[in-house]
Amino acid sequence: MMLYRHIVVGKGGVGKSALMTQFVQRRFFGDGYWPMEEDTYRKQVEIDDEIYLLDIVETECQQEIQGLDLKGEGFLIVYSITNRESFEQVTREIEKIQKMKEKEDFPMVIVGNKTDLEKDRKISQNEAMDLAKTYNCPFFETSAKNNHNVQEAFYQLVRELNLYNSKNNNKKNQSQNENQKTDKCTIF
Ligand SMILES: Nc1nc2c(ncn2[C@@H]2O[C@H](COP(=O)(O)OP(=O)(O)O)[C@@H](O)[C@H]2O)c(=O)[nH]1
Ligand SMILES: [Mg+2]
Repeated sequence: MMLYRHIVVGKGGVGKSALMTQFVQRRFFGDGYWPMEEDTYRKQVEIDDEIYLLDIVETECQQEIQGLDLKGEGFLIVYSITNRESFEQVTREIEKIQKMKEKEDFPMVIVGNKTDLEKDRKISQNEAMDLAKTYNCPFFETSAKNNHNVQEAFYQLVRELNLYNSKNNNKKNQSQNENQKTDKCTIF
């Protein structure tokens, strides 16, 4: 069984907790009715015939992310389609993670939440898709309230992690082979 960690980031109020509780517990709490809020969940899922154990954590700031063990992790970067500031924060979140990991490329999915509030929409789908394209990253619009596309977004992040790991393993194998070819003088 594979253990993956999903880190949910984004501006306060975009629906990170709501997406997590909808995904893990199939529940949605509206305004002013939040029980004791968890910020870590664990869920076992079957995706494409494989079983995964997912650790799902929420964080709003970089310090918290840095404190965690960062192996085998993907990021769900969430904004609200009703809030431009939260959309602008997506780029900053990505840049923070790139800097922290000292890598351009890491497994992530961009999520525009609150599609049930269509009348308050500030960010078009096209604008978000353009952003996702620049990072070569999947993009979903979701509603934690209506349970629209929530599972799809979390599942896609598992697939991105698989893809990323297999790419990196190939690279590792390649460089090992090259070392074997060139390391003629090493005697063990
Ligand atoms: N209409 C609507 N409200 C949502 C949705 N997701 C979250 N909310 C509400 O937005 C507020 C903030 O959600 P929360 O999950 O606490 O955001 P967080 O700060 O990112 O964890 C709460 O009042 C939620 O009920 C959604 O998909 N649709
Ligand atoms: Mg929260």
